[in-house]
Amino acid sequence: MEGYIKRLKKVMTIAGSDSSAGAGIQADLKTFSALGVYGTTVITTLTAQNTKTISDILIVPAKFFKNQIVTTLEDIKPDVIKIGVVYSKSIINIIETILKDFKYPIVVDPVLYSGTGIKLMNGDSLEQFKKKIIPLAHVITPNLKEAELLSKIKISNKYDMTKAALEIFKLGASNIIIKGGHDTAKDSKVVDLLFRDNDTRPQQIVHKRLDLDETHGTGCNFSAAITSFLAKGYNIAESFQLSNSYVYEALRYSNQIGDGVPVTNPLDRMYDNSEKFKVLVELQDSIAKLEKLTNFFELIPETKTNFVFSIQRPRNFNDIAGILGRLTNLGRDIRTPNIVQFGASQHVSNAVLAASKFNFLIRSAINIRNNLKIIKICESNFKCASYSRSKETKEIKKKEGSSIPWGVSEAFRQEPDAEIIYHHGDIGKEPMVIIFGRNPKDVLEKIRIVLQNYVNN
Ligand code: PXL
Repeated sequence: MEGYIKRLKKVMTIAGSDSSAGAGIQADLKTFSALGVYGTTVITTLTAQNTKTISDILIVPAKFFKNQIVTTLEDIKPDVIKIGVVYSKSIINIIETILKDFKYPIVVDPVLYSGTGIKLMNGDSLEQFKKKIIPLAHVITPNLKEAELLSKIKISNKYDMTKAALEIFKLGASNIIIKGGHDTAKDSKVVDLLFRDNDTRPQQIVHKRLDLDETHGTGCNFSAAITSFLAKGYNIAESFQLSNSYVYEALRYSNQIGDGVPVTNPLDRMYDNSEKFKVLVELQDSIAKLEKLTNFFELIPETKTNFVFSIQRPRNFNDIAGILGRLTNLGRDIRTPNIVQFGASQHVSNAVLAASKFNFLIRSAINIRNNLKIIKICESNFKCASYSRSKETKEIKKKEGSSIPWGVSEAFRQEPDAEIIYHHGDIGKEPMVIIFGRNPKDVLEKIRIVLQNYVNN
Protein backbone atom coordinates (compact mmCIF):
# COMPACT_ATOMS: atom_id res chain seq x y z
CA MET A 1 0.00 0.00 0.00
CA GLU A 2 2.79 2.36 0.98
CA GLY A 3 4.17 2.42 -2.55
CA TYR A 4 0.91 3.68 -3.97
CA ILE A 5 0.64 6.75 -1.76
CA LYS A 6 1.76 9.86 -3.57
CA ARG A 7 3.54 12.16 -1.18
CA LEU A 8 2.80 15.72 -2.14
CA LYS A 9 4.80 18.49 -0.58
CA LYS A 10 2.66 20.23 2.04
CA VAL A 11 2.35 23.86 2.97
CA MET A 12 0.22 25.77 5.45
CA THR A 13 -1.23 29.22 5.00
CA ILE A 14 -2.20 31.29 8.03
CA ALA A 15 -4.26 34.13 6.56
CA GLY A 16 -7.57 35.88 6.10
CA SER A 17 -10.55 34.65 4.11
CA ASP A 18 -11.65 36.81 1.18
CA SER A 19 -15.29 36.21 0.24
CA SER A 20 -14.59 37.46 -3.29
CA ALA A 21 -11.95 34.70 -3.49
CA GLY A 22 -9.36 36.81 -5.30
CA ALA A 23 -6.95 37.23 -2.40
CA GLY A 24 -6.24 35.70 1.01
CA ILE A 25 -6.76 32.05 1.82
CA GLN A 26 -8.64 31.49 -1.42
CA ALA A 27 -5.84 32.90 -3.60
CA ASP A 28 -3.29 30.91 -1.63
CA LEU A 29 -5.11 27.63 -2.12
CA LYS A 30 -5.56 28.22 -5.86
CA THR A 31 -1.85 28.99 -6.18
CA PHE A 32 -0.78 25.96 -4.13
CA SER A 33 -3.02 23.73 -6.24
CA ALA A 34 -1.85 25.18 -9.55
CA LEU A 35 1.76 24.62 -8.50
CA GLY A 36 1.15 21.09 -7.26
CA VAL A 37 1.52 21.33 -3.48
CA TYR A 38 -1.02 20.43 -0.80
CA GLY A 39 -2.19 23.43 1.19
CA THR A 40 -3.75 23.52 4.65
CA THR A 41 -5.59 26.68 5.70
CA VAL A 42 -5.64 28.33 9.11
CA ILE A 43 -7.96 31.34 9.12
CA THR A 44 -7.17 34.48 11.09
CA THR A 45 -10.01 36.71 9.94
CA LEU A 46 -13.01 36.62 7.66
CA THR A 47 -13.64 39.51 5.32
CA ALA A 48 -16.94 40.43 3.69
CA GLN A 49 -15.52 41.63 0.42
CA ASN A 50 -16.00 42.28 -3.28
CA THR A 51 -13.78 43.76 -6.00
CA LYS A 52 -14.54 47.30 -4.78
CA THR A 53 -14.39 47.18 -1.01
CA ILE A 54 -14.30 45.29 2.27
CA SER A 55 -17.51 45.96 4.19
CA ASP A 56 -16.83 43.94 7.32
CA ILE A 57 -14.10 42.00 9.08
CA LEU A 58 -14.54 39.30 11.68
CA ILE A 59 -11.53 38.28 13.76
CA VAL A 60 -11.54 34.58 14.56
CA PRO A 61 -11.73 34.13 18.37
CA ALA A 62 -8.26 33.49 19.85
CA LYS A 63 -9.03 30.05 21.30
CA PHE A 64 -10.48 28.77 18.06
CA PHE A 65 -7.67 30.27 16.03
CA LYS A 66 -5.12 28.51 18.21
CA ASN A 67 -6.97 25.21 17.91
CA GLN A 68 -6.83 25.43 14.13
CA ILE A 69 -3.02 25.67 14.08
CA VAL A 70 -2.38 23.16 16.85
CA THR A 71 -4.76 20.53 15.51
CA THR A 72 -3.59 20.86 11.93
CA LEU A 73 0.13 20.86 12.80
CA GLU A 74 -0.25 17.92 15.16
CA ASP A 75 -1.04 15.70 12.21
CA ILE A 76 -0.01 17.45 9.00
CA LYS A 77 3.59 18.64 9.01
CA PRO A 78 4.13 21.34 6.42
CA ASP A 79 7.35 21.80 4.45
CA VAL A 80 6.82 25.58 4.48
CA ILE A 81 4.38 27.91 6.26
CA LYS A 82 3.04 31.14 4.83
CA ILE A 83 1.68 33.98 6.95
CA GLY A 84 -0.65 36.60 5.44
CA VAL A 85 -3.23 38.80 7.19
CA VAL A 86 -2.80 38.52 10.98
CA TYR A 87 -4.86 41.55 11.93
CA SER A 88 -4.71 41.59 15.74
CA LYS A 89 -2.20 41.41 18.56
CA SER A 90 -3.74 38.28 20.03
CA ILE A 91 -3.38 36.42 16.74
CA ILE A 92 0.20 37.65 16.38
CA ASN A 93 1.02 36.39 19.87
CA ILE A 94 -0.47 32.96 19.27
CA ILE A 95 1.41 32.55 15.99
CA GLU A 96 4.70 33.50 17.60
CA THR A 97 4.23 31.27 20.63
CA ILE A 98 3.45 28.24 18.49
CA LEU A 99 5.85 28.73 15.59
CA LYS A 100 8.97 30.03 17.30
CA ASP A 101 9.92 26.53 18.44
CA PHE A 102 9.43 24.95 15.03
CA LYS A 103 12.08 24.98 12.36
CA TYR A 104 9.68 25.38 9.45
CA PRO A 105 10.79 27.87 6.81
CA ILE A 106 8.27 30.70 7.05
CA VAL A 107 7.23 33.07 4.26
CA VAL A 108 5.75 36.32 5.59
CA ASP A 109 3.56 38.49 3.38
CA PRO A 110 3.16 41.66 5.47
CA VAL A 111 -0.40 42.52 4.45
CA LEU A 112 -1.24 45.90 5.94
CA TYR A 113 -3.85 47.14 3.44
CA SER A 114 -6.12 45.51 0.87
CA GLY A 115 -5.73 46.37 -2.80
CA THR A 116 -8.89 48.46 -2.37
CA GLY A 117 -7.20 50.46 0.39
CA ILE A 118 -8.84 48.96 3.50
CA LYS A 119 -6.69 48.42 6.60
CA LEU A 120 -5.91 44.76 7.23
CA MET A 121 -3.98 45.24 10.43
CA ASN A 122 -5.23 46.83 13.66
CA GLY A 123 -3.76 50.25 14.31
CA ASP A 124 -1.72 49.15 17.33
CA SER A 125 -0.58 45.77 15.94
CA LEU A 126 2.18 46.90 13.60
CA GLU A 127 4.90 47.15 16.27
CA GLN A 128 3.93 43.73 17.62
CA PHE A 129 4.05 42.35 14.09
CA LYS A 130 7.56 43.74 13.59
CA LYS A 131 8.76 42.36 16.91
CA LYS A 132 7.15 38.93 16.81
CA ILE A 133 6.39 37.90 13.22
CA ILE A 134 9.20 39.38 11.14
CA PRO A 135 11.97 37.53 13.06
CA LEU A 136 10.23 34.28 12.08
CA ALA A 137 10.55 35.12 8.39
CA HIS A 138 12.84 33.04 6.22
CA VAL A 139 11.63 35.42 3.55
CA ILE A 140 9.38 38.48 3.74
CA THR A 141 7.64 39.89 0.64
CA PRO A 142 6.60 43.55 1.09
CA ASN A 143 5.45 45.76 -1.77
CA LEU A 144 6.84 49.30 -1.88
CA LYS A 145 4.24 50.75 0.46
CA GLU A 146 4.64 47.94 2.97
CA ALA A 147 8.43 48.24 2.79
CA GLU A 148 8.08 51.95 3.60
CA LEU A 149 5.81 51.28 6.57
CA LEU A 150 8.07 48.56 7.96
CA SER A 151 11.35 50.43 7.45
CA LYS A 152 10.09 54.00 7.97
CA ILE A 153 12.05 54.95 4.84
CA LYS A 154 10.41 56.81 1.98
CA ILE A 155 11.13 54.90 -1.22
CA SER A 156 11.46 56.61 -4.56
CA ASN A 157 14.26 54.65 -6.24
CA LYS A 158 16.33 51.49 -6.10
CA TYR A 159 18.78 53.02 -3.65
CA ASP A 160 15.91 53.69 -1.20
CA MET A 161 14.75 50.09 -1.66
CA THR A 162 18.18 48.95 -0.49
CA LYS A 163 18.08 51.27 2.53
CA ALA A 164 14.62 49.93 3.42
CA ALA A 165 15.87 46.34 3.05
CA LEU A 166 18.69 47.06 5.53
CA GLU A 167 16.14 48.25 8.09
CA ILE A 168 13.98 45.17 7.52
CA PHE A 169 17.04 42.92 7.96
CA LYS A 170 17.50 44.62 11.35
CA LEU A 171 13.99 43.49 12.30
CA GLY A 172 15.16 39.90 11.87
CA ALA A 173 14.02 38.71 8.43
CA SER A 174 16.54 36.43 6.72
CA ASN A 175 15.67 37.27 3.11
CA ILE A 176 13.62 40.12 1.66
CA ILE A 177 11.82 40.49 -1.64
CA ILE A 178 10.64 44.03 -2.33
CA LYS A 179 8.03 44.07 -5.09
CA GLY A 180 8.05 47.16 -7.28
CA GLY A 181 4.68 46.62 -8.95
CA HIS A 182 2.74 49.07 -6.77
CA ASP A 183 4.96 51.97 -7.76
CA THR A 184 2.74 55.06 -7.64
CA ALA A 185 5.06 56.76 -10.16
CA LYS A 186 3.98 54.05 -12.65
CA ASP A 187 7.37 53.67 -14.24
CA SER A 188 7.12 51.71 -17.52
CA LYS A 189 9.25 48.98 -15.93
CA VAL A 190 8.61 47.03 -12.76
CA VAL A 191 11.67 46.18 -10.66
CA ASP A 192 11.53 43.43 -8.03
CA LEU A 193 14.55 42.94 -5.76
CA LEU A 194 15.67 39.96 -3.69
CA PHE A 195 18.05 40.71 -0.81
CA ARG A 196 19.68 37.67 0.76
CA ASP A 197 21.29 37.18 4.17
CA ASN A 198 22.01 40.83 5.00
CA ASP A 199 23.64 41.36 1.62
CA THR A 200 22.85 44.78 0.16
CA ARG A 201 23.52 43.66 -3.44
CA PRO A 202 20.15 42.41 -4.60
CA GLN A 203 19.17 40.00 -7.35
CA GLN A 204 16.94 41.95 -9.67
CA ILE A 205 14.08 41.06 -12.00
CA VAL A 206 12.80 43.71 -14.38
CA HIS A 207 9.49 43.38 -16.23
CA LYS A 208 7.62 45.58 -18.62
CA ARG A 209 4.69 47.10 -16.72
CA LEU A 210 1.33 45.64 -17.73
CA ASP A 211 -1.46 48.06 -18.52
CA LEU A 212 -3.35 47.50 -15.26
CA ASP A 213 -4.00 50.14 -12.63
CA GLU A 214 -4.67 47.94 -9.66
CA THR A 215 -5.41 44.25 -9.29
CA HIS A 216 -6.64 42.03 -6.54
CA GLY A 217 -4.70 38.94 -5.47
CA THR A 218 -1.21 39.59 -6.84
CA GLY A 219 0.55 39.78 -3.47
CA CYS A 220 -1.07 36.60 -2.20
CA ASN A 221 -0.35 34.74 -5.45
CA PHE A 222 3.29 35.80 -5.27
CA SER A 223 3.96 34.82 -1.66
CA ALA A 224 1.98 31.60 -2.10
CA ALA A 225 4.09 30.80 -5.17
CA ILE A 226 7.31 31.45 -3.21
CA THR A 227 5.96 29.13 -0.50
CA SER A 228 5.16 26.42 -3.07
CA PHE A 229 8.51 26.55 -4.88
CA LEU A 230 10.46 26.52 -1.60
CA ALA A 231 8.41 23.49 -0.51
CA LYS A 232 9.27 21.75 -3.77
CA GLY A 233 12.96 22.21 -3.02
CA TYR A 234 13.96 25.23 -5.10
CA ASN A 235 16.29 27.68 -3.41
CA ILE A 236 15.26 31.24 -2.69
CA ALA A 237 16.78 32.71 -5.87
CA GLU A 238 15.11 30.07 -8.05
CA SER A 239 11.80 30.48 -6.21
CA PHE A 240 12.02 34.24 -6.77
CA GLN A 241 12.46 33.79 -10.54
CA LEU A 242 9.80 31.13 -10.90
CA SER A 243 7.24 33.00 -8.77
CA ASN A 244 7.86 36.18 -10.69
CA SER A 245 7.09 34.54 -14.05
CA TYR A 246 4.10 32.73 -12.61
CA VAL A 247 2.53 35.89 -11.20
CA TYR A 248 3.28 37.83 -14.38
CA GLU A 249 1.13 35.30 -16.28
CA ALA A 250 -1.61 35.35 -13.61
CA LEU A 251 -1.66 39.13 -13.91
CA ARG A 252 -1.68 39.15 -17.69
CA TYR A 253 -4.77 37.01 -17.72
CA SER A 254 -6.58 38.89 -14.94
CA ASN A 255 -10.36 38.79 -15.07
CA GLN A 256 -12.98 41.43 -14.56
CA ILE A 257 -15.20 39.34 -12.28
CA GLY A 258 -16.98 42.30 -10.66
CA ASP A 259 -17.24 46.02 -11.33
CA GLY A 260 -14.17 46.95 -9.29
CA VAL A 261 -10.52 45.99 -9.73
CA PRO A 262 -9.62 43.03 -11.96
CA VAL A 263 -8.74 39.79 -10.18
CA THR A 264 -5.61 37.81 -11.09
CA ASN A 265 -6.03 34.34 -12.50
CA PRO A 266 -3.52 32.00 -10.87
CA LEU A 267 -5.24 28.99 -12.46
CA ASP A 268 -5.11 30.18 -16.04
CA ARG A 269 -2.31 27.92 -17.27
CA MET A 270 -3.83 25.03 -15.39
CA TYR A 271 -7.12 25.38 -17.24
CA ASP A 272 -5.23 25.44 -20.55
CA ASN A 273 -2.97 22.53 -19.71
CA SER A 274 -5.86 20.39 -18.53
CA GLU A 275 -7.35 20.58 -22.03
CA LYS A 276 -4.21 19.76 -23.92
CA PHE A 277 -4.17 15.99 -23.54
CA LYS A 278 -7.72 15.69 -24.88
CA VAL A 279 -6.87 17.95 -27.83
CA LEU A 280 -3.89 15.76 -28.80
CA VAL A 281 -5.91 12.56 -28.52
CA GLU A 282 -8.83 13.87 -30.61
CA LEU A 283 -6.53 15.21 -33.29
CA GLN A 284 -4.50 12.00 -33.42
CA ASP A 285 -7.71 10.00 -33.74
CA SER A 286 -8.98 12.05 -36.67
CA ILE A 287 -5.58 11.94 -38.41
CA ALA A 288 -5.68 8.14 -38.19
CA LYS A 289 -9.11 8.19 -39.85
CA LEU A 290 -7.95 10.66 -42.47
CA GLU A 291 -5.06 8.35 -43.41
CA LYS A 292 -7.57 5.61 -44.18
CA LEU A 293 -9.70 7.75 -46.51
CA THR A 294 -9.23 6.41 -50.04
CA ASN A 295 -7.91 8.98 -52.47
CA PHE A 296 -7.22 11.67 -49.88
CA PHE A 297 -3.79 12.06 -51.51
CA GLU A 298 -5.58 13.84 -54.36
CA LEU A 299 -6.39 16.75 -52.06
CA ILE A 300 -2.84 17.34 -50.79
CA PRO A 301 -1.22 20.49 -52.21
CA GLU A 302 2.44 20.93 -53.24
CA THR A 303 3.12 22.62 -49.94
CA LYS A 304 1.59 19.62 -48.14
CA THR A 305 -1.24 19.48 -45.62
CA ASN A 306 -1.52 20.23 -41.95
CA PHE A 307 -4.43 19.38 -39.70
CA VAL A 308 -4.71 21.34 -36.46
CA PHE A 309 -6.80 21.52 -33.29
CA SER A 310 -6.72 24.25 -30.67
CA ILE A 311 -7.49 24.51 -26.97
CA GLN A 312 -10.29 26.96 -26.15
CA ARG A 313 -9.19 30.62 -26.22
CA PRO A 314 -5.74 30.06 -27.83
CA ARG A 315 -3.16 32.82 -27.14
CA ASN A 316 -0.80 31.91 -29.98
CA PHE A 317 0.09 28.99 -32.24
CA ASN A 318 1.72 27.18 -29.32
CA ASP A 319 -1.78 26.58 -27.93
CA ILE A 320 -2.71 24.76 -31.15
CA ALA A 321 -1.70 21.18 -31.92
CA GLY A 322 -0.69 20.16 -35.44
CA ILE A 323 1.30 17.53 -37.33
CA LEU A 324 5.06 17.89 -37.07
CA GLY A 325 6.31 17.69 -40.66
CA ARG A 326 2.83 17.76 -42.31
CA LEU A 327 0.93 15.17 -44.35
CA THR A 328 2.77 14.27 -47.55
CA ASN A 329 1.53 12.95 -50.86
CA LEU A 330 3.48 9.84 -51.91
CA GLY A 331 2.04 9.00 -55.31
CA ARG A 332 -1.25 7.24 -54.54
CA ASP A 333 -0.55 7.06 -50.85
CA ILE A 334 -0.06 9.50 -48.02
CA ARG A 335 2.54 9.65 -45.31
CA THR A 336 2.05 11.13 -41.86
CA PRO A 337 5.00 11.53 -39.52
CA ASN A 338 2.55 10.51 -36.77
CA ILE A 339 3.85 13.13 -34.42
CA VAL A 340 1.24 15.50 -33.13
CA GLN A 341 2.55 18.45 -31.16
CA PHE A 342 1.51 21.86 -29.87
CA GLY A 343 3.12 24.56 -31.98
CA ALA A 344 3.83 22.15 -34.87
CA SER A 345 2.04 24.22 -37.50
CA GLN A 346 2.40 27.93 -38.03
CA HIS A 347 0.36 28.49 -41.17
CA VAL A 348 -2.79 26.52 -40.52
CA SER A 349 -2.68 27.41 -36.81
CA ASN A 350 -2.48 31.08 -37.68
CA ALA A 351 -5.58 30.60 -39.82
CA VAL A 352 -7.42 29.13 -36.80
CA LEU A 353 -6.20 31.94 -34.56
CA ALA A 354 -7.55 34.52 -37.00
CA ALA A 355 -10.82 32.62 -37.57
CA SER A 356 -11.43 32.19 -33.84
CA LYS A 357 -11.50 35.97 -33.46
CA PHE A 358 -14.65 36.00 -35.63
CA ASN A 359 -16.16 32.75 -34.40
CA PHE A 360 -14.75 31.44 -31.11
CA LEU A 361 -16.21 27.99 -31.82
CA ILE A 362 -13.74 27.44 -34.67
CA ARG A 363 -10.87 25.42 -33.22
CA SER A 364 -9.81 23.05 -35.99
CA ALA A 365 -8.71 23.32 -39.64
CA ILE A 366 -7.01 21.54 -42.52
CA ASN A 367 -5.51 22.96 -45.70
CA ILE A 368 -6.09 21.26 -49.08
CA ARG A 369 -5.43 21.92 -52.78
CA ASN A 370 -7.26 24.60 -54.66
CA ASN A 371 -8.42 23.71 -58.18
CA LEU A 372 -11.61 24.60 -60.05
CA LYS A 373 -13.31 21.32 -59.29
CA ILE A 374 -12.56 21.51 -55.57
CA ILE A 375 -13.78 25.10 -55.34
CA LYS A 376 -17.01 24.17 -57.12
CA ILE A 377 -17.65 21.32 -54.68
CA CYS A 378 -16.88 23.55 -51.69
CA GLU A 379 -19.11 26.34 -52.94
CA SER A 380 -22.07 24.03 -53.49
CA ASN A 381 -21.79 22.24 -50.12
CA PHE A 382 -20.50 24.83 -47.64
CA LYS A 383 -20.47 28.51 -46.80
CA CYS A 384 -17.31 29.78 -48.45
CA ALA A 385 -15.41 33.04 -48.58
CA SER A 386 -12.27 33.98 -50.46
CA TYR A 387 -9.56 36.60 -50.51
CA SER A 388 -7.08 37.78 -53.05
CA ARG A 389 -3.40 37.59 -52.20
CA SER A 390 -2.68 40.23 -54.81
CA LYS A 391 -4.45 42.74 -52.54
CA GLU A 392 -1.91 42.23 -49.75
CA THR A 393 -0.11 45.41 -48.82
CA LYS A 394 3.71 45.60 -48.96
CA GLU A 395 3.87 45.40 -45.14
CA ILE A 396 1.82 42.20 -45.07
CA LYS A 397 3.93 40.65 -47.85
CA LYS A 398 7.15 41.56 -46.06
CA LYS A 399 6.24 40.29 -42.61
CA GLU A 400 6.69 36.54 -42.40
CA GLY A 401 3.51 34.78 -41.22
CA SER A 402 1.18 37.77 -41.57
CA SER A 403 -0.39 36.87 -44.93
CA ILE A 404 -2.73 34.12 -43.69
CA PRO A 405 -4.13 36.02 -40.67
CA TRP A 406 -4.69 39.04 -42.92
CA GLY A 407 -6.45 37.02 -45.64
CA VAL A 408 -8.55 34.91 -43.28
CA SER A 409 -9.72 38.07 -41.51
CA GLU A 410 -10.53 39.71 -44.85
CA ALA A 411 -12.66 36.72 -45.83
CA PHE A 412 -14.43 36.50 -42.45
CA ARG A 413 -15.27 40.18 -42.59
CA GLN A 414 -17.18 39.44 -45.81
CA GLU A 415 -18.73 36.21 -44.59
CA PRO A 416 -18.72 35.82 -40.78
CA ASP A 417 -20.32 32.34 -41.02
CA ALA A 418 -17.70 30.97 -43.41
CA GLU A 419 -16.71 27.31 -43.04
CA ILE A 420 -14.19 27.29 -45.88
CA ILE A 421 -11.82 29.99 -47.04
CA TYR A 422 -9.73 29.96 -50.20
CA HIS A 423 -7.41 32.10 -52.29
CA HIS A 424 -6.12 31.72 -55.83
CA GLY A 425 -2.47 32.32 -55.06
CA ASP A 426 -0.09 34.92 -56.35
CA ILE A 427 3.20 34.91 -58.24
CA GLY A 428 5.12 32.02 -56.70
CA LYS A 429 2.35 31.32 -54.15
CA GLU A 430 0.26 28.19 -54.43
CA PRO A 431 -3.53 28.62 -54.35
CA MET A 432 -5.06 27.08 -51.20
CA VAL A 433 -8.28 26.00 -49.50
CA ILE A 434 -8.69 25.92 -45.71
CA ILE A 435 -11.54 23.95 -44.21
CA PHE A 436 -12.55 25.02 -40.69
CA GLY A 437 -14.56 23.24 -38.02
CA ARG A 438 -15.30 23.09 -34.32
CA ASN A 439 -13.16 20.00 -33.85
CA PRO A 440 -11.19 17.53 -36.00
CA LYS A 441 -14.21 15.23 -36.41
CA ASP A 442 -16.19 18.10 -37.86
CA VAL A 443 -13.36 18.94 -40.30
CA LEU A 444 -13.01 15.27 -41.26
CA GLU A 445 -16.72 15.11 -42.12
CA LYS A 446 -16.27 18.04 -44.49
CA ILE A 447 -13.25 16.36 -46.09
CA ARG A 448 -15.34 13.23 -46.63
CA ILE A 449 -17.98 15.26 -48.46
CA VAL A 450 -15.40 17.02 -50.65
CA LEU A 451 -13.68 13.74 -51.44
CA GLN A 452 -16.89 11.89 -52.33
CA ASN A 453 -17.86 14.58 -54.81
CA TYR A 454 -14.31 14.83 -56.14
CA VAL A 455 -13.85 11.19 -57.09
CA ASN A 456 -17.45 10.46 -58.10
CA ASN A 457 -17.95 13.29 -60.54
O1 PXL B 1 -4.06 41.23 -1.08
C1 PXL B 1 -3.91 41.20 0.28
C2 PXL B 1 -5.02 40.52 1.00
C3 PXL B 1 -4.73 39.46 1.79
N1 PXL B 1 -5.66 38.81 2.50
C4 PXL B 1 -6.94 39.16 2.46
C5 PXL B 1 -7.32 40.22 1.67
C6 PXL B 1 -6.34 40.92 0.92
C7 PXL B 1 -6.72 42.02 0.07
O2 PXL B 1 -7.84 42.38 -0.10
O3 PXL B 1 -8.60 40.56 1.62
C8 PXL B 1 -7.95 38.41 3.25
